[in-house]
Amino acid sequence: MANQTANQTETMTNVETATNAERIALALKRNGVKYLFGQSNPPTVTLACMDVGIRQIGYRQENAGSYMAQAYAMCSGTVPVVTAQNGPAATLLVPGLAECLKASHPVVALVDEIQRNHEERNAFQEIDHFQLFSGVAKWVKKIPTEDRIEDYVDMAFKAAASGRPGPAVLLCPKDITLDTKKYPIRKVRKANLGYYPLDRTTADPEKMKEAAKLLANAECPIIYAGGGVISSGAIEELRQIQEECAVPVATTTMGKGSVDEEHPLTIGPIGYYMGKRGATKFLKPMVQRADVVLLVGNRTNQNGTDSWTLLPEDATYIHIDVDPMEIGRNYESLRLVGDAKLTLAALKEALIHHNLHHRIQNRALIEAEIAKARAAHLEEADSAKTSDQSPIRMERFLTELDEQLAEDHIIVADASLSSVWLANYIKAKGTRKFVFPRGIAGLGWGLPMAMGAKIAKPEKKVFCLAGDGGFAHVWSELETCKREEINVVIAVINNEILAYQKLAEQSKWGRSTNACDLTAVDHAKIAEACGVKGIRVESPNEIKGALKEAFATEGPVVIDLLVDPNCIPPLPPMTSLESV
Ligand SMILES: Cc1ncc(C[n+]2csc(CCOP(=O)(O)OP(=O)(O)O)c2C)c(N)n1
Ligand SMILES: [Mg+2]
Repeated sequence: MANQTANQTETMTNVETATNAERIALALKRNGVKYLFGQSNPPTVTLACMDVGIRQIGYRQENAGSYMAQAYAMCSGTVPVVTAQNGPAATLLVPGLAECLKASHPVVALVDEIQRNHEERNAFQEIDHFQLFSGVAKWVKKIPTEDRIEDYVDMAFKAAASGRPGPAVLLCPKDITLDTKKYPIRKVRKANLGYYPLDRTTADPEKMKEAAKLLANAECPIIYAGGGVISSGAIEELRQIQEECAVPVATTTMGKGSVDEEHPLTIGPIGYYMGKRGATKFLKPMVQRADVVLLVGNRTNQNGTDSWTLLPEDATYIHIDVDPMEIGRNYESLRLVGDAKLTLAALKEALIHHNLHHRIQNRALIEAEIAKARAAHLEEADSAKTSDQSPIRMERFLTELDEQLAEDHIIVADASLSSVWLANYIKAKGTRKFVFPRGIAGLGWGLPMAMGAKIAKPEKKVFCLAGDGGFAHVWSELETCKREEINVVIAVINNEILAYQKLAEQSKWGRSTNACDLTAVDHAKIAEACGVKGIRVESPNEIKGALKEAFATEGPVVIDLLVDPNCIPPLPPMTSLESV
């Protein structure tokens, strides 16, 4: 990436005294921070960060900066820092923090605050940041006095990374950050608290034994893994239970990637998109006849449960979660409160000491049912996958994409249909990593999340799919990609409509509002205007070459994909509306 030297030359090492801004920067550095997602504010802190070797990624808009930070957390396992000025800039962090709160990803937001003796006087850009962030952050505090700077920075990291990870906001009064006096550096704090999960705990061993017994003796148990498995780094532990104890595994969208979707015991992503041509549609009976369901890091939300209709009512539930409040929220469960990695490892130990006769005996039957369902899906989706029609069908694009994605690609989706397409049609195999904004499913997360992922893992290729509506929220960040040399490939579903919105309206009211139909936009030209390569794909026979060129390009690329507006992914309530 560019500006490495200009931005990252370390000029402050082993100092005994420092200004308050420098002390903040040094505390960030001690907590493992390598990047700030920012736009210069608070300025003294940002400048001090440059002096200690922390590089600023200058976003064009605060929303996008916070989305970059979230994906950076997801791909690095560390706690990112996003910064913003007080007032209007701070308000623009709200959506990003809300997504992190609901998706349980850590982020520390450093926000400028008016000077302390100007409070409650209608100072310039004064707003109540505590009220502003109260619904979207785990923790909101203001540095009260300069002698507590290190304590408060550490508290922010602790709040973000411990327990159920989430956003922490640290307000930095201007009179503290602008103070030019040098203060002695408190050496008492030495720890790096900037990774997650910060503290790992396991569930009660007695309850674990009970859970193992239930799973060993069940007729047809399933595991339903959520994003918590990935956040906890519990992929290996989950895969061991799947393989060694022969339990089939389904995932939420956020849990995609926790198991290999080519493993014979993987059900795949389930939930609200098991409609026509849905990858796991034919496995609905397996899910619905489960007598024991093990939920792991899964918040049993509306989409993941098809409005709480998908999972069987009379099954026995076991729930592993780091947040005790998630357990039993929608399905009364045997409570295993703990980190997914440690708890799954302990559960496997308890399980292999049981007689797993039942599991092993049933394995071949389960595998056969899964294999048959996969074959039926392939057959159902087949004609669309090879479709020659223009404008393009997404199934054709995704089939060609799957062939060209690397085994270790990072795959990012914007909200709306992009998430549904990728969850269904791109297989989690090898070490592919998926990044979805499913906390609150907001439009516009795709491109910035791809950027955050690339910054966290510069050695990996990053591909993003976004709708034309969602992409329009964040076009401006193409300039950031160019300036900071963030080389991601983004394909835009150019269907000239807000498809999901329009379909929902048509389905409920038989008509839709004027906001749903867009005028034609040439996204390749937008890219070119920012100095980014743009490739326009109008017919299916151009797809292969475009992807090849994009993945071989040393630089960011936008693929503008002219897609049939009637092409809809597998959503049950929409299936009757395919002619819309
Ligand atoms: C920030 C935000 N605004 C509005 C919505 C509501 N919404 C959900 S899907 C959708 C349409 C998305 O259109 P586009 O990005 O073009 O994707 P498409 O459905 O056409 O593939 C809208 C407006 C949302 N989820 N997030
Ligand atoms: Mg669209």
